[in-house]
Amino acid sequence: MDDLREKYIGQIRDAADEAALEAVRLAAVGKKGEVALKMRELGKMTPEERQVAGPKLNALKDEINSAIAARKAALEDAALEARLRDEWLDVTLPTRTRRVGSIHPISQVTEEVTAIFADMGFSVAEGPQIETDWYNFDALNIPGHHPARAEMDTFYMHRAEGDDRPPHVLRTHTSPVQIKAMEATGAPLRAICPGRVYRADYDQTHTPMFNQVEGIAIDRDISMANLKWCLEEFCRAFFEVDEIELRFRASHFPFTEPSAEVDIRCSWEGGTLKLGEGDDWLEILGSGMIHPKVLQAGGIDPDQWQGFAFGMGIDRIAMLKYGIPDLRAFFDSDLRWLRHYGFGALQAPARHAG
Ligand code: 2NM
Repeated sequence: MDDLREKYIGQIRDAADEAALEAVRLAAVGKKGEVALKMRELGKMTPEERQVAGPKLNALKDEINSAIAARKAALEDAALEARLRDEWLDVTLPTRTRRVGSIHPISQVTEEVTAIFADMGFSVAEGPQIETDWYNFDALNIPGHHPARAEMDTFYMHRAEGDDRPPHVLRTHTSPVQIKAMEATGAPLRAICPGRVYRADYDQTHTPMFNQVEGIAIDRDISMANLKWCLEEFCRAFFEVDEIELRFRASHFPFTEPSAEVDIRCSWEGGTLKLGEGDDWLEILGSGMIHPKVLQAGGIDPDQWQGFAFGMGIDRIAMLKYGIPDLRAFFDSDLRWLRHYGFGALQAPARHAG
């Protein structure tokens, strides 16, 4: 009995895996195992002998079974440890650096502008690129005879023969979206509208499609002072320059009164543009207080509410910020240009810490 114990406990201890352990189990305590054979021999014994050998055999069987169970648990633990070691993965490793395509500078700058104004409580509104002449012109205080309509170099859509309704237009600015935002939410309202706009103009500094972002803030007592602070804050964040200076020049737009064009202080020393210093001024946007007739067109009572509006070319401020020399290259889809001026998919838009 002691020999049996020693033999099987040794084999159990040495079993290298679960298959080997199962083989030991069958040989020891299986139906045809050695312990079972010994049990069968009990029948040939005298009752006295059986009373001694029976319990001993049962105890041996129990001992072998629990040794097998313990060894099995130890083997399972070891197998799990090995798997955890082999399949270990550092999920904090950096992502692959190989670029698959790139983010167009227009998209990147749109995201940057949006993030900065979102931080100042502006929501983002979008709308169709094909508009009625009412939303594109009339609602913005540009009536049919107004010279601004001709100046806008508008693209008109085709109407069927005999259809005398005024034609649809490709929007010449994103202001129609703001009229719709006024109609949808009423006052108070803070929103920016980025998007494509169209004007029939093509030369060194103009493309027939370009990108604009316009913004409005409407409340009981919004003023030009709020406008100036807001634009300064935007320029500081967007151009990542702490000391910037803006200059308002009186101007004229049909949809704002008073109106101002906004210049930013700069220098061109050594052929490179520096913002916030120097003796030059660079025009970056147009702005003003929303004309009462425009508020009215958007369903907002101009006796109760007032607001500022501004508009700028995304293409233009993208060129300034990233030193892109030629506007037309934006729309060439030249892969080498995109590789140079494009952005990685995970490059977060720049925004200021404050
Ligand atoms: C500009 C300049 C000045 C403008 C006006 C509006 C609206 F919809 F409220 F009337 N949105 N944007 C605006 C004002 C745009 O772009 C140079």
